Amino acid sequence: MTNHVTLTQFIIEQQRGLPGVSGTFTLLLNDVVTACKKISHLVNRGNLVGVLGSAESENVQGEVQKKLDIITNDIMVEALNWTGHLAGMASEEIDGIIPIPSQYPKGKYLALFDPLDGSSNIDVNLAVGTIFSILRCREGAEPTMEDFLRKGSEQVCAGFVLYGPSTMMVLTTGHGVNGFTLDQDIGEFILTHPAMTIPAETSEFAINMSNQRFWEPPVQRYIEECLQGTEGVREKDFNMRWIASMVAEVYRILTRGGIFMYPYDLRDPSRAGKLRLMYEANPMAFIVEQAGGVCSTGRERILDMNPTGLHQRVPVILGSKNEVERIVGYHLAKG
Ligand code: P6P
Repeated sequence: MTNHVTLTQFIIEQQRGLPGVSGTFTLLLNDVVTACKKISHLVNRGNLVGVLGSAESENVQGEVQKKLDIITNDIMVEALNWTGHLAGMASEEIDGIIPIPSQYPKGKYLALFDPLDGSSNIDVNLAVGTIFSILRCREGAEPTMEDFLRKGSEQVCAGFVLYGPSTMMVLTTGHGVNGFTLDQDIGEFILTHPAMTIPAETSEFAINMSNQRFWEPPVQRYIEECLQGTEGVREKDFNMRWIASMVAEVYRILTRGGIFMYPYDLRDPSRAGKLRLMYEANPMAFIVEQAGGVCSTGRERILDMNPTGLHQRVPVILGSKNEVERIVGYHLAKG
């Protein structure tokens, strides 16, 4: 352990060289880390502590909540609301802005998170994760929705924790992407994947094929060409993955390349896609771009989007640069 860099040490050393950094940000990140360690422990214990199964309630999205959806949301809120680093929070599980209780000081950051992404996997013991995004906020005033609805390009930090065979944290503050493995023996995240980069080429796509009849023509064309393999225009065979956990898909892409798609779905034109912009697409786009990848709706860069709502849904196509740019080209050719 002598030469292992902890997440805390890494953050402090990375922040040390940055102008106008007061250390508050470092403390905020440590609070997020503490919350994710607690979530990791509960996810790992599962039904030993009775946290699996449905909560018999619905979230703001109209989705049936798992017990862990609610528990992990409470862990994130209670780990962050007292710290004095935040002016407010937003969560997939809560309709509006989560205010900082009046008895606590307010800070200069906003935290947005999906406390347990992929929770439909939790009861079948498959990978789930926590996704978070940090924005700066005007100091002093109570944050408004306008303070939250900022472009993804304004994020100061984005990260996720993958609760898989290992608990992994992936983090960017705009200076590349780094991966940390939780050493359960000492309760510290250790830098194990420095400077993660996504290969520009790939032969692996991730999409839920059961929705094929609802895709727009550019996505139909792209997947059809992949399935034609060496006999088709791509002149190579492709592999497919679908884990139903965006965090796990993005982590795989960070380690070996690939393209992940949850595209526009013709079933319900009022819903641009399934994934949420503010606390899924934007943080993942920040991470993917910092690792040399591309993240698009098919027609525009995710990080350039002007948000219209806290739980706004968007189509997401992300991963290996050359592959995402090919499918964006198909969209632009179709207009
Ligand atoms: P489907 C999980 O619910 C999630 O938001 C993403 O993590 C995942 O990629 C996607 O939805 C899975 O959706 O329709 O395949 O269950």
